[in-house]
Amino acid sequence: MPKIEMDDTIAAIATPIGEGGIAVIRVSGPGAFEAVQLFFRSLESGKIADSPANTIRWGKFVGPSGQVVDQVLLSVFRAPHSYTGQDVAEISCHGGLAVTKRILNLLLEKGVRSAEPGEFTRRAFLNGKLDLTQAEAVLDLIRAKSGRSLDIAVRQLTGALSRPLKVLKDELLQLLAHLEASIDFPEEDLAADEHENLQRRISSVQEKLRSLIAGFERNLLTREGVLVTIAGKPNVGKSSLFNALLERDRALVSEIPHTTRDHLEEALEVQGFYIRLRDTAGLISTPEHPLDKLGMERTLLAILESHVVLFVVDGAAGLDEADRNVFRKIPKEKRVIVLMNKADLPMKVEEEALGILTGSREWIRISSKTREGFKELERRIAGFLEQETSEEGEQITRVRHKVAAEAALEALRRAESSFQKKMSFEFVTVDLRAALDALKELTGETYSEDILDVIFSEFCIGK
Ligand SMILES: Nc1nc2c(ncn2[C@@H]2O[C@H](COP(=O)(O)OP(=O)(O)OP(=O)(O)O)[C@@H](O)[C@H]2O)c(=O)[nH]1
Ligand SMILES: [Mg+2]
Repeated sequence: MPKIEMDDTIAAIATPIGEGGIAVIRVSGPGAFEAVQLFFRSLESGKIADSPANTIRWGKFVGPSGQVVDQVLLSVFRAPHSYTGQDVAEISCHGGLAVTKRILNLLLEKGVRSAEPGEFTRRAFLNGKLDLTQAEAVLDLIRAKSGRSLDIAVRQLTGALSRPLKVLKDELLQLLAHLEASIDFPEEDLAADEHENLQRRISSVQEKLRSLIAGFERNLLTREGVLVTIAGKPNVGKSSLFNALLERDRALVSEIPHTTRDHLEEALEVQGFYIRLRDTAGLISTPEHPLDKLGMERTLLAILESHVVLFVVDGAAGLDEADRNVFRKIPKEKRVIVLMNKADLPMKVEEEALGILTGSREWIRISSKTREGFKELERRIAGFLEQETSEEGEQITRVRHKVAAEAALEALRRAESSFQKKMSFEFVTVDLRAALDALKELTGETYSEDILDVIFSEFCIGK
């Protein structure tokens, strides 16, 4: 495995580029303190290299001709007790475009290298501060779009996935040691209860891997967002509901039917869930205009793709055949929430008929004008998603994890089958080792530079 360059000193602006209260320039590597020392002037005496770990100093960052670039705070972290495991200096300056660039450029002129995306976290991983799943969690945390995905990322960062994987790896190691020690003895000599015990242990590791893999799908919904589609005949108030849920005027609303012709999608957070809400063109059974035909096709597709459908009827107008046609277009297995809109007006919908059509009496009266019923609607959406995305147990979060866990599972199946057939232990240990290797790849105990390149290239510069 080629050695990855870690001996040089890197720097980057770690905060978003632009104006802000403060910005942070991060420097990591063996020459970090020396490089910053060239430009840092403080009232306190003593070199940065001699200052105690985890301390902050106030001072000025000055250019080569003595001109002050900014007043800054300098945080000093000493190896190995820093994010990267190396000496780290963090310069907190005022958050402006020119000031951050000038500070960074001064450091770069003195031989500090501009950091690659994710290079600080890559160094943390290579120095054993984080395993690979935790490094990935750092990215998930930064990207989290809802409270739920944030919770999952934080748990993973603090070892919620590393710990159970370590238990599984230890168990495989013990099994291997046990079998390798017995390799010289014929399988027949193994006592029946010991055979059973070993078999049970192999199955139990498989069971745990299966549960990890099952968690992947649930996790995907939390991370990628749940599709919620608003459907109904024209003019029932779908776009008004869309806007009201988003709390801004995103979609055109008018009293003219067929106002919406294409579907719109916007993200929002509902009780901690990341939702991708879709407004659609009102469904009609016999569209005449070619644009309406296209609109209908897209609406039907949106309904098919969605996890939850909000079926809207106009409560002030009464139920008709057009509403029935729309409801019939929603596949039976979809989760549907029935909404009687315009509840601020006198209600005309026959509740009996609506109950017969939807097979439920659990509709919600809402008004997109007054927001009546919105709390209940949000509660219902979250209730559905709670079941779908149950957070029980540990979860793997990436396709990379899933592929590795599946490879481990497959190897364990082979090991179990050889074991059951009472084949020589050599066959069993080969597959147990393959399973262990797959788990080591998952946590990054073994890795290739290509894999690291892929993982860390997704990061932003300065992380
Ligand atoms: N009083 C009242 N009027 C509403 C409510 N929601 C929508 N409307 C009115 O109903 C009309 C149609 O609203 P839209 O939101 O455009 O309806 P839509 O279902 O998106 O219609 P299409 O895009 O044509 O399918 C507009 O005049 C809205 O102001 C409501 O809760 N109360
Ligand atoms: Mg509309």
